Amino acid sequence: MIGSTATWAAIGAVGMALGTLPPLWGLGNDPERRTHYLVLAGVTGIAAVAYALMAFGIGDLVVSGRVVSLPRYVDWLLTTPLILLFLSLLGNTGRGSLTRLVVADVTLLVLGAVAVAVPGTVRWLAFAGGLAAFGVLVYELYARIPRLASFSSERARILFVTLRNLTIALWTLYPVVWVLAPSGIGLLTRDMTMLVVAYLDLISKAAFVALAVDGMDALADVDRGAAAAGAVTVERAPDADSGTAD
Ligand code: RET
Repeated sequence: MIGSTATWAAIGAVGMALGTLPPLWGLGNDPERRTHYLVLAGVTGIAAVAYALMAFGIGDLVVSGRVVSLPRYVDWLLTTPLILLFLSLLGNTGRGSLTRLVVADVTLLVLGAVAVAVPGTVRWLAFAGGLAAFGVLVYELYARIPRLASFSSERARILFVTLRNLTIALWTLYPVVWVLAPSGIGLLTRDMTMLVVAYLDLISKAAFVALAVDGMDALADVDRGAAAAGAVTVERAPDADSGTAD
């Protein structure tokens, strides 16, 4: 059992469950940002359930001779839009931008699932389509959202940039793992793939959520400070601070 797919999945389940504690704490502590904390709790909470199912081998399908884990794709389909929703909540970027992000996200995930299920050339065409959708998502996050966004404070902007950069850097590794895994050229075994993906998922979810909760706690402090001083916060222009550009 040591080092098996089930072990890594069980470790993932525990890690995700622990990762749900910070947003639950935030829910009790900062009712003004309830929606933000609920979204974050959903990210790690749903993943904890998906990993628990995977640890018991529930939802494993054999397609074209390969084992595909249904809970993994359902988890990604639900939680990656929540991560994107959180980023757009931070920037107040509105529905249009969120829709573009979620459509690109769902497209790449569906094409990724299709690519696992079909053989031959079509498989790589579906994978290439997934990569193109990922390109749209990165463009939206990197180029468009910073222009559309109206951050509540400079701290909120810095939090957005940090989480956005973490997201793009980590998400880029998923297609690389897909190619190396049994889904692609098969350089990694199924056990190794579960270890690598569980590790990536933990950073892109639990670490993302922990950083987000920490950042929002700082935002709440700023609000409390402003309220205590009875002052209207005067926001600095984003480009007034040269050290924090993206
Ligand atoms: C696939 C294959 C098709 C092309 C691309 C992919 C990217 C997947 C990504 C997944 C991110 C998952 C996350 C999960 C968190 O727990 C589907 C592998 C581009 C970006 C962040």
